[in-house]
Amino acid sequence: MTLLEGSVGVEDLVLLEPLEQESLLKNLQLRYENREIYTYIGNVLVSVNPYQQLPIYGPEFIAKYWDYTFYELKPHIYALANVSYLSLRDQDRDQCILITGESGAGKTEASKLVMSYVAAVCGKGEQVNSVKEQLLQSNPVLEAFGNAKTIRNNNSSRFGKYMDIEFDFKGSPLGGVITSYLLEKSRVVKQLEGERNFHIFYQLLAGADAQLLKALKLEKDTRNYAYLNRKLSRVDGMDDASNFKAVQRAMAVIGFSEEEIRWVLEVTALVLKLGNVELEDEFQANGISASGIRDRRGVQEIGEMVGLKSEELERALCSRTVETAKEKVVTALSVTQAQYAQDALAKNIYSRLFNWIVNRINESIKVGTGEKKKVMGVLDIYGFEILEDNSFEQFVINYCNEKLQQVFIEMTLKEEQEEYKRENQQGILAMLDEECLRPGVVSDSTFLAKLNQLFSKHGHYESKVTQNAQRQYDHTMGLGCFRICHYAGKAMWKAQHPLLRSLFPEGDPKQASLKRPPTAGSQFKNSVAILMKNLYSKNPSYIRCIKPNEHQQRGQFSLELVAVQVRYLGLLENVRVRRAGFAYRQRYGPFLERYRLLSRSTWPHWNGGDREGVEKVLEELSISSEELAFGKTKIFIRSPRTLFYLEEQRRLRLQQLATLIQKTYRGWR
Ligand code: AOV
Ligand code: MG
Repeated sequence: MTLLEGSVGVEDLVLLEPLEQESLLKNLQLRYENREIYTYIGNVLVSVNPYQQLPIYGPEFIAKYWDYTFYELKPHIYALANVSYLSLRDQDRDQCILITGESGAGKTEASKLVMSYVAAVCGKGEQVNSVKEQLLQSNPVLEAFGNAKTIRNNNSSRFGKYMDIEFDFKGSPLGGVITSYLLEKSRVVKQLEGERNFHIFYQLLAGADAQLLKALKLEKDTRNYAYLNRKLSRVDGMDDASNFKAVQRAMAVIGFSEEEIRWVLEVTALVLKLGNVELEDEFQANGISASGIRDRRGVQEIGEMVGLKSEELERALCSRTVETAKEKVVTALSVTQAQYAQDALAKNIYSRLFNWIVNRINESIKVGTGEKKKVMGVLDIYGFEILEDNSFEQFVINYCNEKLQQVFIEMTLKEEQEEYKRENQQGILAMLDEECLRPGVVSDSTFLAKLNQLFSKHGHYESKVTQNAQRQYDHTMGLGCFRICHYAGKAMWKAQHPLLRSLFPEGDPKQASLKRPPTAGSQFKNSVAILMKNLYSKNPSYIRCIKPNEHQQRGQFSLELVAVQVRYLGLLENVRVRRAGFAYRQRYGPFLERYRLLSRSTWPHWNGGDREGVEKVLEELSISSEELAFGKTKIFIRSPRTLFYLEEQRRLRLQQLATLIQKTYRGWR
């Protein structure tokens, strides 16, 4: 790739003409078909999952994006990572990278690309390198225990993850903190058709050698385990055995001791073995049904493995003990109850194991409290999904996505405001479009009021004002209505899980205001609230991931599917907001660099200041002053047409220069 290479469609949707849903889609499609998966909306990056390895990553490309500024090269996730990192390092601003999109859209891959870019450019030295390695190696470990094959994504994240990477004042990494959000633990005991349990179970069985299997009292065949999907053990293109080795190595790099790795594998094995314990009706006295264990060998093995008397385990599975101040009552459980207890125990063990692993990683990568730190947070959550039968866990996942969408909308609007304010001293506000902002009385609230007025009827626009508006859940709308409809709509009622009701008690008409202890749901809600607060305090960068087809296939771009996502991600509105003021803004330096070849005053040499150079270029091209505003650090251009014109002139000029070079070169020969 060179600077001279032409672009396909428009690289920034702000420049789209005419701006409509259809042209936006066509532009994404055209670019996708030409393997251009990245497109900007100003500083927001839209990424369409290529489902193939494109030759646009790795050290060579990292070096390129490190050397150039945002608009000088093709849109790329590295460019976004670069801007964020430089803002952290040079302007001392804490950053967050918010990655959104539905299941399979490419969020996790994007988060890893961001991390690998930042790791490649930030600081050098042995100490620093080992920190980087630890940070990067946390990914395969967490994916092994927290990801699974689903219908939508062969490597679907079944937990939410927020990772703060911490840097010193020079911008060298010090360490980090990972926060995980509610693992989908129901998967431990049951999977939908076409889905698997968490990767680690298959990795362990496929990758462990005979000795380890024996020690863990496991058999290689996945079909022997009740908790594993018997019809599906392998995933195309996924090598469980070699991934198992990689996970073990990664744990060692992070700092898990051999013993700790062993513990983790033992507990993983324990969960599998627990699932195989068969329960049966033991006796039926006084009409009370009780349960017992059919085959004691499994229980004994488990007991041996974890140093627990098998009777203890049996009691834990088959009875319930209630203790009061005065007495202790042991009740026998029916088979159904005991099976429930068994599954609950397995889920509990696994999710605790997962949390333990997260904490253990944090212990290794945490930074001393004394140091002054700058932070870059990377948020990669489980993507929005609607299943036939939505459970509590889908609700949680979608709730999280909904909150994030809210952050996105509020923050893009705020950002737009602040940019104008920052540059305001040069009179930009006075020149802003009357329609959008009125000079003198501009505030967040007037801006919002205007936007509310403009967009309130739009199904996907949301602000504090429109949030309260009633919305009906229309099932035929499918994905399009997820943001609010899940909150109050009928989809919520499809879920059977009792926790769902306690998460939003107002949803249940019968449950007035019962006081209850914090539920998993409300705890989750709290942790999301804390996360949101944390995000609001940072300088955000957005990656909006789009899934091009339902089949995880390369080269297929389904207009309908993308249209739905473009709609609920609010991309069109995003472009409109951006355009409502000045469509395009750029710092003087890079702008001059890009266009100085258009003016005799600035090409081939220019010794003056950046701003003066920009003035010269625009003057020479006779661009109307109506179209321009000179900010403190940036040039603003009102209509995309003007920018098209500049781009077109630049293209012609480059052609001219290229011909000239060719001629000269021939002359030399
Ligand atoms: P997700 O994180 O958004 O889904 P992933 O990041 O796991 O989606 O992406 C799904 C799959 O798409 C990956 O396993 C890759 O095969 C492919 N993919 C994504 N991005 C790229 C890329 N830039 N280049 C090549 N292949 C890519 V979920 O976690 O299910 O919401 O919950
Ligand atoms: Mg993911």
